[in-house]
Amino acid sequence: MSANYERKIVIVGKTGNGKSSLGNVLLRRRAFDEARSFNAVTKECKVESDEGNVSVVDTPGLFDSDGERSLVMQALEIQKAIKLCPNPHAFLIVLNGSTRLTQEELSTVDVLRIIFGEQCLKKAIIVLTHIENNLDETQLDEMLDENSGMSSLIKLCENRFARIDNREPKPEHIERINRLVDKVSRAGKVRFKNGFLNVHERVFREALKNHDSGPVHEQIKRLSEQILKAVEEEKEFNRKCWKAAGVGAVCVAAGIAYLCNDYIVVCN
Ligand SMILES: Nc1nc2c(ncn2[C@@H]2O[C@H](COP(=O)(O)OP(=O)(O)OP(=O)(O)O)[C@@H](O)[C@H]2O)c(=O)[nH]1
Ligand SMILES: [Mg+2]
Repeated sequence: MSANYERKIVIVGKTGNGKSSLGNVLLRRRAFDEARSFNAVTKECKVESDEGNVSVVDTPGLFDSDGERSLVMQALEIQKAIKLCPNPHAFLIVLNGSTRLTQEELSTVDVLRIIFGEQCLKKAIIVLTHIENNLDETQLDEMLDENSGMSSLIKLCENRFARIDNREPKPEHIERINRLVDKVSRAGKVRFKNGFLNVHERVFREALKNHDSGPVHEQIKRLSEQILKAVEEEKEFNRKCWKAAGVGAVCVAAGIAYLCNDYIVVCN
């Protein structure tokens, strides 16, 4: 179903989970390269749109299997999604519903927070790919109940989740994704292109200079700490600026009052 606005969507998730395929399903054409491969197929962010109905940003996979790029390098590339598509309505987190989640995937939401900031969680929707159409809703619910990792990720996204078989997408499954996008878009505008996004980028660049590497969970921990610190410093800096501006404004007001007073005295 088309909406009375252009849905702006960023698709993220682990390499090979079906991000590009999902983008193609939403756009109803093969706009992005999709392929079964041991290595990452999508290497950089790309935006495509469908006559004002939907804009989709496809992103390179997180937790890249060839292991050449550190999490920081991946984060820097994925952050470009916001430059291609400022203020998106939704982030679709793509998980493969037919395999067990890896430890790294369990941290997807944390990684998104690191890349885009806390606000992006309000816009996050889980999309389970590779769920065959013959699996009914009850069976899917049972499957999710048994999978505590998947359930906890869905809970973090306030129970916003959808399913799809990208090879044979059913209209009602696409419709559910669209309805969830409409829901998060109605929940209020979140501006991503803000100063704090620049702070995140600055931290990534510094981390890159320090050759950030090591196991993903260590990188996540280190980056989270650095970002929290940098954001606090930015807030403190902004507070000081406002305070200085306040003092300045009082001085100017006092100066004007003084001059006016003189003028009144002269006139009298
Ligand atoms: N059966 C089935 N296959 C799927 C589904 N989604 C994707 N695939 C297949 O999985 C393979 C990888 O899909 P892509 O869309 O390229 O995955 P990706 O997440 O974009 O991968 P990268 O670009 O490498 O990060 C392709 O062969 C797809 O046809 C699905 O829902 N069901
Ligand atoms: Mg891809």
